[in-house]
Amino acid sequence: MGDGHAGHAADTLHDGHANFAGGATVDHHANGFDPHALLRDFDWGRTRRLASGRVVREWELYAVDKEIEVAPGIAFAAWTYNGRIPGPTLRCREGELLRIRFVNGSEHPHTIHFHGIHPAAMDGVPGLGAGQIEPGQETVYEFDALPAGLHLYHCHVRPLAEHIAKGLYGAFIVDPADEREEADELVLVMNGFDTNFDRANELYAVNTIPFAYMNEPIHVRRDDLVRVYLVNMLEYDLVNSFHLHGNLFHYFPTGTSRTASEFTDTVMLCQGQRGILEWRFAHPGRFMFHAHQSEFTELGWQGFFEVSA
Ligand SMILES: [Cu+2]
Repeated sequence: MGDGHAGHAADTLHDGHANFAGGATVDHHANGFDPHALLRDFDWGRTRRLASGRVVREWELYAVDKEIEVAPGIAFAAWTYNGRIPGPTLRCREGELLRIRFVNGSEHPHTIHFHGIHPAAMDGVPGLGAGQIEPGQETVYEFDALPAGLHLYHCHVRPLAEHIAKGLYGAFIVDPADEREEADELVLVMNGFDTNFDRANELYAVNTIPFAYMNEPIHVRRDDLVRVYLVNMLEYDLVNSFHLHGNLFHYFPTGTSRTASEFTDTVMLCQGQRGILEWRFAHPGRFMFHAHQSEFTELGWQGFFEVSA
């Protein structure tokens, strides 16, 4: 849990909406990524077809140490995949052959550990296969895109909590062979930052920047199917949650079944848990979404959907 000393980071503006004191925002351009662009940024990599007709899909990921402004005036010495947190949202189709070239440009050893079904040597943990990748070294992870669903990837070098909390994680989507219904799709990776290295978070967010979707709501349209790929990567706190205002959503844990497990407005996730949420807004206007742990909400994990008629 946050230690309570970071409360000064958040304030309440005259309109009653929580934000940083004075409504200041971070410099997304200097960070090199914008939480609004990350929302709908699906990285399909490059593909080619083998003689057998099978599709090979390839990406290049690199680890790089980078200072990121996680709150106005607060620089965080992050470790990233491809210079952003979360790393690229890797997206593919069930049954394809995936190849991920990983180049370690960081000052520290790292790996990429994927969730999903793959050989032990491709698991991205120290002591198996290529093991941990030292600074300046590289490797290729290769496995089948299985099973269809929403997964994730992250570094698996010890101390694990630090390697994850520093920013080395991302979403990994395997589309089912029989595609999902057309929808307005969004990626929300729940995370936080331990800015004073006390193994507790001072800031909470979805897609890294606290209050980003309060300052500028996520625009969606009434009656459109909204599909959220929700991943919890929060370190140091046992659980995280997602709560939607003015609506309920169908929840598909890990996205592996096409039958929703629940019709609800709140789900709780441990680190590494993820799920797909689907709903349609029946009414135009602004609807909040946030963690239902009030402490997380006040320290940044809240946003708005702006529903147009
Ligand atoms: Cu690492």
